[in-house]
Amino acid sequence: MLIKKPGDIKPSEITDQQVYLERRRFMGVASRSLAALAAGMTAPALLAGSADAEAAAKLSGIRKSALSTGEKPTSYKDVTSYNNFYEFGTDKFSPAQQAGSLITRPWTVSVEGEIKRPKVYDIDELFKLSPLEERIYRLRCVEGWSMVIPWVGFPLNELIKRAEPTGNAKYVEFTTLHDPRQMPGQRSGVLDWPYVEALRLDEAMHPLTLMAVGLYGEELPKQNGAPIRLVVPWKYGFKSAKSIVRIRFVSNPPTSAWMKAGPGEYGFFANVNPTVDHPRWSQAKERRIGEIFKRDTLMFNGYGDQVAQLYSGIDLKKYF
Ligand SMILES: Nc1nc2c(c(=O)[nH]1)N[C@H]1C(S)=C(S)[C@@H](COP(=O)(O)O)O[C@H]1N2
Ligand SMILES: [Mo]
Repeated sequence: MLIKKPGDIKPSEITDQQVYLERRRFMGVASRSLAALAAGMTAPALLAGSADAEAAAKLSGIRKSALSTGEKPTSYKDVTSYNNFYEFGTDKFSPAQQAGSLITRPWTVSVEGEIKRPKVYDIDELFKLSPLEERIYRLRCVEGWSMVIPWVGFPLNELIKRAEPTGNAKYVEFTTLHDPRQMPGQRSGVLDWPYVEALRLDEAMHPLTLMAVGLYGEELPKQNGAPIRLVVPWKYGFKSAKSIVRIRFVSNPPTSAWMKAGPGEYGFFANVNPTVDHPRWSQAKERRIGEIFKRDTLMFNGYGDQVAQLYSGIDLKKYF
């Protein structure tokens, strides 16, 4: 191997911290690329950049949030290599391998519809919209596994307040980038692209609802939905749309990509609910990634004290 390991570099070779950091970053990229080559990845794929071939940018000035769970976060490796992101394949490991082809700069998010202040935000503007917070949340996938993830982001309601919804705004719809050249999964018909998800306006305004731009103190890895994704911790993971390009305020309930794919299986609310089974499997238990034994799934994923009042008087068996 032609590249020196950190231990091989004499202190005299290091001019200053900056050079050292750049060299370390380069070595990280180079050695990961070599490993990828060894693993049989083709040169064009490498040039496109494998998902982990770029050192993630550290985010600064992050406040700790009182809304975090005290549970132990799932390992960085599992959070970033066991993903659902059908735009990059349907198995859990392909997003980490394939999402490198996603170009996240420049990036804009159009905020539009039933609002007084429609605006196309540049992503870097969104990073500065409101102080970034670390929010450690449980995430429960409809498939029966769960994680604890230290997100970095800002409350969606900060963006909504600036948009000034009109009286007609009842729902908020989130749309993922649609570009089959960058997203190979979109060349298949596994979902009706683009990926669309939606919340009721009061759910979107809830203080727990987060726009995430990072995790583990760094910008979001592409496989986790860079550069910006939604996180709604009391709902099944699929409500948390990734790589968002449009946020639209509407008066009628939107039909999400999953509702189209399986109307009898995926409803609009998708609240985590151990008492309402998926038609093909029970939702009573879950496996926390990294653990062996299953644990009970909690109503509203354990966030019931904060969110149950949003659904008072609603039959959650009917409106699942
Ligand atoms: N655009 C898009 N967003 C998506 C998905 C997807 O396939 N495409 N999968 C969802 C599902 S099913 C889950 S469980 C979460 C997983 O988020 P994570 O991979 O960051 O843990 O992303 C959600 N957001
Ligand atoms: Mo999921």
